[in-house]
Amino acid sequence: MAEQESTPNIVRPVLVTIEGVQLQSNFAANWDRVKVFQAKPDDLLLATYPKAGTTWITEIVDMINNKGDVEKCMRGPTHERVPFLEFGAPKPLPTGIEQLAITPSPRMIKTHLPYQLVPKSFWEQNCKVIYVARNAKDNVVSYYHFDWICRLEVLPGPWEEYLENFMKGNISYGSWYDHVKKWWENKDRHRILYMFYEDMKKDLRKEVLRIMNFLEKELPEEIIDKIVHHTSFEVMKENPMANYSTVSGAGFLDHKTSHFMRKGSVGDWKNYFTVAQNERFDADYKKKMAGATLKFVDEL
Ligand code: PPS
Repeated sequence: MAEQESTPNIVRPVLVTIEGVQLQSNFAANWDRVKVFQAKPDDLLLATYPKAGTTWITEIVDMINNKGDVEKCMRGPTHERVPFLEFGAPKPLPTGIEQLAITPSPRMIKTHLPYQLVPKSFWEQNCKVIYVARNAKDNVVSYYHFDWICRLEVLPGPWEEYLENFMKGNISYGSWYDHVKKWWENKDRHRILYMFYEDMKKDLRKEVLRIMNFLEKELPEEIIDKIVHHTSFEVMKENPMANYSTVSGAGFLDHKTSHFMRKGSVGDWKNYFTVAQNERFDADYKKKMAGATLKFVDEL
């Protein structure tokens, strides 16, 4: 892929280390305010490593909260319905913190922060958190494509280089391995529902019921069916309030080479990893995940 020059005035950020984790510079610039963010007890934090299913979980939760009312869920694009806690960008875009200040409660809040960087107030306020994890191989493929099309992300470079950087944790939000493990190890210390993208792909209805249970919500069967339908990849891909097409016009997301809603599948990594890359990745994965009780599937 080649860098598109349609919006030359947007300068790509670089990586900066914040408390031992690599973050892209526009987000790092916000760090002092993010760290002291004051959560409210009814805030619901939706946490993921980037590209693990944030938009999907947002749509599901919003549909549950709105009892399956599609029109209400189309009141605004995803990024308005769920402020992104650590978001920062060149002016005039508001930061996540600025957006949160004017968002009425109860709020859904998006974050990609690793467990140890989550503002303390979320734990002090005993907030509920839904964490979604996705297998490393599909996650890195999705992240690579997104970093090419999103001009607010660090320039990804060639695939083979990107894959090495992912394995080293040398990309924004750092190590995938540490991210999924730390959230997993701490899930029982707080009100955290730990979910897997692959489980959602396998049996979405079952996972919607898990989320409803966690949120202490009950809905009639036909509304649950409606939620499952509305949050399928095929329907969300065509939904302008969920597919990020509204930000394309501003030049931040270049949908010419790929899409935010790209493939939405499990196992797409097979189209990108060479045999040699796969072997090297597996050997490294074994070392990094040694001793972890956390298990992923990368095909269904
Ligand atoms: S972001 O930018 O970090 O908030 O991105 P995020 O939403 O976490 O992840 C984007 C990937 O999730 C896929 N997606 C879905 N998959 C299946 N079903 C549904 N409904 C769905 N909605 C979003 C999206 O297509 C991205 O994955 P890839 O593999 O790139 O297609």
